Amino acid sequence: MSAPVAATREAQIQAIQVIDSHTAGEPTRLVIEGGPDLGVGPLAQRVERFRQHFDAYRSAIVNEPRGCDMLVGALLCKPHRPDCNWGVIFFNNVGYLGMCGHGTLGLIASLAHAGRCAAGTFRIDTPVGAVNAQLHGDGRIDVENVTSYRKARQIAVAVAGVGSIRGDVAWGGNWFFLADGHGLDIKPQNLEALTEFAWRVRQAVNAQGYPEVDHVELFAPSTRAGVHSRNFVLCPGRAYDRSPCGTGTSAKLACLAADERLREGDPWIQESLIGSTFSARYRWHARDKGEITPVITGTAHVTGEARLRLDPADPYCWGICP
Ligand code: PYC
Repeated sequence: MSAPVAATREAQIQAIQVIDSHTAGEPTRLVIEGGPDLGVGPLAQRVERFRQHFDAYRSAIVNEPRGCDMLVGALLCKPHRPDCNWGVIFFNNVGYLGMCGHGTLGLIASLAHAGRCAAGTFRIDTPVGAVNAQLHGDGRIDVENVTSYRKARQIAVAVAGVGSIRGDVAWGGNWFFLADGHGLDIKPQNLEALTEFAWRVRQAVNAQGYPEVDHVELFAPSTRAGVHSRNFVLCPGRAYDRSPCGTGTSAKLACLAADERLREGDPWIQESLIGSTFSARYRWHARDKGEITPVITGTAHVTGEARLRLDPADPYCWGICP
């Protein structure tokens, strides 16, 4: 009797094949097989289908007990745009991302690891536009991100229990509030205070007419020679980015370009809270509109390959939701 029961149960278990990597300390879990079938439409439509009909898969893949708060998932898809090699939809512990810079570096490193690409140039379809990537022979990866721009300059935000803080609202593939006059030390020992502060800032920015902002980026000068800035980036699900954040650095470049503080082509080295760095530069896309094309350069490292088991008999099969 027990063999057929076991066989029936085994047949109900779904398997999802993933490759895990980290980019400057920030993890990415690439789903290469077994993810939800989202059809063949534009990626912006497919992410909506994911959100509405398959959100449990998002949670199962990145939330505990299989994942953790800072893990970003990446569903590998067929592209919709005919000039793209792959499509990708990024997601996290609470929802979906437009683009993800560190995740795109992780995607390319993972595909190279799996033998699906070698050094060369690629184009990737995302819900917010196509991005280009170049894998160099030494493992460095350039990501030419979506067009980035500043929406609002130095708005004053009244933050509960803190007072007024000024910052910019900018797009770099996700929406950011970027501030430097915050008075906090950007160092790992200050993580709790940074998290609480940035969370309150986000709520205040959302309440003050910018509901789209879901990432907060705080800056301070770096203490390292040759590094232009250090940041703390709070992601939508209250985890902080261990990397300097590719889309956040793109938004930062858009602000620097608009303020004429960084010239086209000049390097900008952005450091994260944990001390990892991205090198970034930009070229103008439409100077009269303040639109830039950012390029983020970094490396990513594969940390594991796994076959996730989704067993409906497991009470936490679909993740522990925050
Ligand atoms: O690198 O763009 C990024 C990113 C967004 C959220 C976490 N990392």
